[in-house]
Amino acid sequence: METVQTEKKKKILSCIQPSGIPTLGNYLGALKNWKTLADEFDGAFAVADLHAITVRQDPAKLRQQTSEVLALLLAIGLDPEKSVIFVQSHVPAHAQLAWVLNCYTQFGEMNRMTQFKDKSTSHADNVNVGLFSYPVLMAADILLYQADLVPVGADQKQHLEIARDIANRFNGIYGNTFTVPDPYIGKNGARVMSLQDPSKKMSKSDPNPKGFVSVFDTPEVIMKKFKSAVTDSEACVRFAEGKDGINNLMGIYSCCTGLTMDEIANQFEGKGYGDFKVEVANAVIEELRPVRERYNQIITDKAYLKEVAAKGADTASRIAGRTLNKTMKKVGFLMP
Ligand code: ATP
Ligand code: LTN
Repeated sequence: METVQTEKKKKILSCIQPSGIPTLGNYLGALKNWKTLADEFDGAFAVADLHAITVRQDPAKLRQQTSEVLALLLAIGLDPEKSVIFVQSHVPAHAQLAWVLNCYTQFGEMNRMTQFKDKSTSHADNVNVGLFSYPVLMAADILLYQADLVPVGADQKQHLEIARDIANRFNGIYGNTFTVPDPYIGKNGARVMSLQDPSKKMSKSDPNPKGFVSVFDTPEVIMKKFKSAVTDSEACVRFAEGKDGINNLMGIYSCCTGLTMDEIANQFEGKGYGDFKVEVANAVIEELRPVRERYNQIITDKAYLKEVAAKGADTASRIAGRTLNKTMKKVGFLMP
């Protein structure tokens, strides 16, 4: 008899914090890939509000930004009928598994995390324990959904390695419990740099708004920000060491147009940086235009957003609950 082999779809999961208005870096480094991968795999995508409070947040703003980021996930084209789209704090299993995993993570491992070192410098007045164990909560997010693949920007690579270590360690003690996840880091756009200081990653919490392009910036603002982007004095569009500003603009242009670095260098041969910056801005404006337009519609429909969040929380709780249960039994908790 012939056996029919049905190949199981791979699972992906990723999250974004509602810690501000998402930037072009978040979009090119993560969100754009989420949309592509969601068409192919079983996807779960969350607004990581629990992670956001590792730095102080204004309550009203946090609430508003959580709705805005949820609307953005829909605006980039994620379909709540196909993917699980939810708010992290609506699914208590995340905090519960994080506690358990905390007890399987070493202090020394967390102490090596570069994001912790950076953020404890930039938020020196609030170096809280949540900021320290942030990667453990992130591991819980990923492992609860048995994700095979986690699409993130390059800055999250170290956190993904810890999630893998935690999964392997737990599986080693108790037998196969968690899928060991692989990072998915795009070739281009994985590390979009600040337009004002191209040695630093573009960040939504940059106090200088000229350093980042937000996904909701108007075409006029986007043009202005690119025109004032820091470059160098060579006046030659080519990808090379020591040309961080131009390399960054070329990377952004490449993500938006699909052109290679060589093709871009050829296109702008003999042209000045002024022309190049205008073309990069135009490409970004066209890339973000449909996202902004869809977003402006969705954000006004509060009932729809609520419905999406409720449905997402329901499905996510079911999936996460299964893994949490299995984990708690293995650890030896008396089940109710
Ligand atoms: P914050 O600045 O508040 O710490 P963040 O933007 O670094 O926030 P998230 O909002 O959680 O962090 O990031 C969501 C996704 O965007 C992650 O996958 C992250 O790797 C990616 N990302 C963030 N900044 C960049 C960047 N400059 N270039 C490429 N990807 C980025
Ligand atoms: N720490 C991530 C956001 C995040 C995440 C996750 C990403 C929280 N939980 C799970 C992937 C998978 C960041 O980008 N700052």
